[in-house]
Amino acid sequence: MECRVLSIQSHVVRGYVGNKSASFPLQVLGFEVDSINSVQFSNHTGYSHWKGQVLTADELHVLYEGIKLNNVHQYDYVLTGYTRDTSFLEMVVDIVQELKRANPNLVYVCDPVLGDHGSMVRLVPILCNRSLTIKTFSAFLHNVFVYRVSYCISLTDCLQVMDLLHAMGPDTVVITSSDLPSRLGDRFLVSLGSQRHVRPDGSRTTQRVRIEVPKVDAVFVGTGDLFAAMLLAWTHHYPNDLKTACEKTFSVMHHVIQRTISYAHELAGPGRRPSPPQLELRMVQSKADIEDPAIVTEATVI
Ligand code: PLP
Ligand code: PXL
Repeated sequence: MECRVLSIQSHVVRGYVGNKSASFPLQVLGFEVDSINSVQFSNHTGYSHWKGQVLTADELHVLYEGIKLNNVHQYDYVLTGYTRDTSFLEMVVDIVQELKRANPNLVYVCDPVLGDHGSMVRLVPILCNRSLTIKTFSAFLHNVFVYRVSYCISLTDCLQVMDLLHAMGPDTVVITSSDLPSRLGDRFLVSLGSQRHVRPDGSRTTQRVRIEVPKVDAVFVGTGDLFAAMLLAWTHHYPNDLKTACEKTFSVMHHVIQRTISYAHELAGPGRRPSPPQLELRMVQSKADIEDPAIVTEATVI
């Protein structure tokens, strides 16, 4: 059955972040992707120069109105990433709520991008102050939250953070990177996932998984966006099996990152650090890995 995603993210002319990072892999996996470009920039903001336009909350609303007037606002998923300002985010929330009324099974996949160079300026205040927005967030059931933290000191802390997020609404929470020590040594980092299920008798269970991810010594951009898109795709295909969904998602990440880093080193030459353009994700070249990733990271149920 056709599955349609509304993806509200950045567009860049050159490179792969936001919608450029999410659309192709989702389309390759058979999803219909309707994209709204929250910004249109020449390239991501990690380059020396960048230029472009930003979509306002009102302009977002105009685009949504057009879709609605034609009665083609039936979506299975909404996917959002990096969001610069609160009014835009509030409008996104309004749209998600309306779409959710049209399709109660709609899943909102939210990548809150908390670790914005340590400043935590974006979604965190909205989450933590429990302002109006968080009430609306918590109203959504069946959400998927991708969450990046670097301040969870212990496993218990991380599990608590995931429970806190569950309590706000989302049934699936993934912490893509934590500071927990890995059993495999300091060349690995620990990711955690948590998924709530309702049993036929109405009681709840929670599946928790832990994934050890090899560290790569380079700064990638757009990987978080690819991750959220892949988590959407694989939790769609394995709705009750977070372990498999995470193994597929993290394996896609591994293949794309390995292909990207090898090529970047080839371009940069021996002993030289690759530049932002050289580190652009090798997305098109990774098509086969996206479609059917060889599993390289095993998740353990904890
Ligand atoms: N820093 C800035 C300025 C960003 O715009 C983003 C985007 O999400 C990030 C960090 C996180 O990047 P990524 O999603 O590739 O991990
Ligand atoms: O990957 C997130 C992202 C989204 N949008 C723009 C960006 C970035 C990361 O730098 O520059 C415009």
